[in-house]
Amino acid sequence: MESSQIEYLPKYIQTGANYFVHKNQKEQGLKLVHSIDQWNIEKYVEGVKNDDYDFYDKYPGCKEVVVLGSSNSGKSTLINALNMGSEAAYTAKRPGKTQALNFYLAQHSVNKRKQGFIVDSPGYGYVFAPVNIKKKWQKMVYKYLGYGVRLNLIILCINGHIGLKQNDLSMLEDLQHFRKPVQVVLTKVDKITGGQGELVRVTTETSRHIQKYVAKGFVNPEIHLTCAEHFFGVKELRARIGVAFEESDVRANRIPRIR
Ligand SMILES: Nc1nc2c(ncn2[C@@H]2O[C@H](COP(=O)(O)OP(=O)(O)OP(=O)(O)O)[C@@H](O)[C@H]2O)c(=O)[nH]1
Ligand SMILES: [Mg+2]
Repeated sequence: MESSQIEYLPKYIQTGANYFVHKNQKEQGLKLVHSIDQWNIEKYVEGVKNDDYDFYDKYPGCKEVVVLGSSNSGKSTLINALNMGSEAAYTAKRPGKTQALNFYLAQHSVNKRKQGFIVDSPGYGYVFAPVNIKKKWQKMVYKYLGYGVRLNLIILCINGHIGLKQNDLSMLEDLQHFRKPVQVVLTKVDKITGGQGELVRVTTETSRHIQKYVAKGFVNPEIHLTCAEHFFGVKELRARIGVAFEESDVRANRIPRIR
């Protein structure tokens, strides 16, 4: 992303469009609960396969934030960016890289007893994945969401370069059953070519599509824009995750039928 593009982003906030960028939280009147750099990802803890959550015992009361989104939408790269660009999570040019639920332990840098998990997940909508594998991934993710007693926030990554697709809407449809707060993140905004006008168009379009779910009360109306390559929007997202780690339980509702 060109620096000029980053500079003009906050101006959108004043346009009255139905979204904003968390460019400067104080300017937006948002209360910062933590200083933004107080949470760091300390280590990769587990990859969960076959519903093996035995490691939970070692981290009692640890809250979680899961990153969902279509394959190749930049979930793992975003997790690395949250961790100051380290290579904690595996990323790839080709879709289908992440094949398990991977738990990254984040720790408060001042009070080490404060911990939380950022959970990476396999993406949906990878057309070349065999159907049985896709079903397995979906089942794993939905089981996790249904079980999610520790889950306080779902980050739903939409590839800004491609825009919101039918499978993202299907995911939102399904997510309403889990009764967890969802934060939509438009990733890879540096790849949105066509300047300011195109960025406004993609964001407004995404905003329009999510209104139905905003009205249902589980999706945050604000769309968060990120560019992991330039760390744009990353520290603000880290702050939001820190807040989620401190929230008390948000209870899951029921597991939707696996199609
Ligand atoms: N230009 C640009 N590329 C990005 C950004 N974020 C991710 N990418 C690229 O997008 C590709 C996919 O990134 P991943 O993070 O592996 O995507 P994922 O959503 O984890 O994919 P799966 O694990 O397959 O579901 C990689 O080539 C990344 O370098 C970004 O903000 N800007
Ligand atoms: Mg991945």
